Amino acid sequence: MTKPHILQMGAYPAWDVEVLEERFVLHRYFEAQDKQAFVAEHGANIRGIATRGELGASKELIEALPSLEVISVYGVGFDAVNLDAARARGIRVTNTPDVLTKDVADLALAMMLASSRDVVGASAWVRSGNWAGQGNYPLQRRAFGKRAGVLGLGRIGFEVAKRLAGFDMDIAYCDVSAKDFAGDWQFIDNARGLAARSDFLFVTLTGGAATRHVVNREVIDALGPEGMLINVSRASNIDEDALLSALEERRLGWAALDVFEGEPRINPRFLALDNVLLQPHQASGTVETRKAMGKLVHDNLVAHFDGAPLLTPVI
Ligand code: 8YV
Repeated sequence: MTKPHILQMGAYPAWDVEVLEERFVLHRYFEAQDKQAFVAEHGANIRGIATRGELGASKELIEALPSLEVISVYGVGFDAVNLDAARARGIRVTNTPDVLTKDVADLALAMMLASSRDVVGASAWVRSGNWAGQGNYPLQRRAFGKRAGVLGLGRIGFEVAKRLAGFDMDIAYCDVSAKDFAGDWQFIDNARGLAARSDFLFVTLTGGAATRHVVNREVIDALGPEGMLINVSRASNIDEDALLSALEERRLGWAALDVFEGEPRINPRFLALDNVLLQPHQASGTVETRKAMGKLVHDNLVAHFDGAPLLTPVI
């Protein structure tokens, strides 16, 4: 049987590559110096794209691949895939929901705790000898029992809120409508209102045009100088310029961020700040979850080429 040709948009762990190569011919787009020449050379044969959440597949790329049938995303977010271009050609798109939900929620909580207790700064205090030389580390802020806001009560937002309940937090959320499963968590129908009553605001929205810059200057100012913003979703959900100015001017207390505009080359203004925790887009980055994500990417591609139902279709 001839192996279908797949365009691989970014690196995967070796265990995924090994299994993918048993069924497919992989073309490593991310390693090509001259992307245009690479597509011109291999484009006509490409029947599938294997991509990652943050890399997606652009309209231009989709249009340059005349034999394309399926795009398999290693990630729950498919906002970087041009769905209109895919739909126009009947190209199927799959993602990796559910398997990463709890790890993403865990990192959101880790970021809240690490930031409120300044775990990173305190560790540096010990390593530098300051503890012995200068004494105890400055006192930090409590997390348990505070007011938490969850912006976007989808699968990940729900797991974040569940965990926050374990910290006896007073929980509210904002979404397009109130959710039956939210129990006694308070529903607030706008992001500004949610921020105004929150000490910690978690952004767990899907990415895309509809949610772009939902967290704007107004929302950030409502969270205020004592507030903390935690983002494990997409950078585009926050107006990054407004966020940077608020952090620089101390109109916002702290931000803990796993996602950035233009990542991995982030705005250098972040590096000059002492009121941020910066993470390298690693919320789903555990061995267990990444293995499950890689398996879904593979299994969706195999299902497509075997003519079987897709496991986790987007379109
Ligand atoms: C990435 C993500 O796909 O699930 C998503 O939408 O952004 C992540 O899980 C991950 O960074 C792998 O590239």
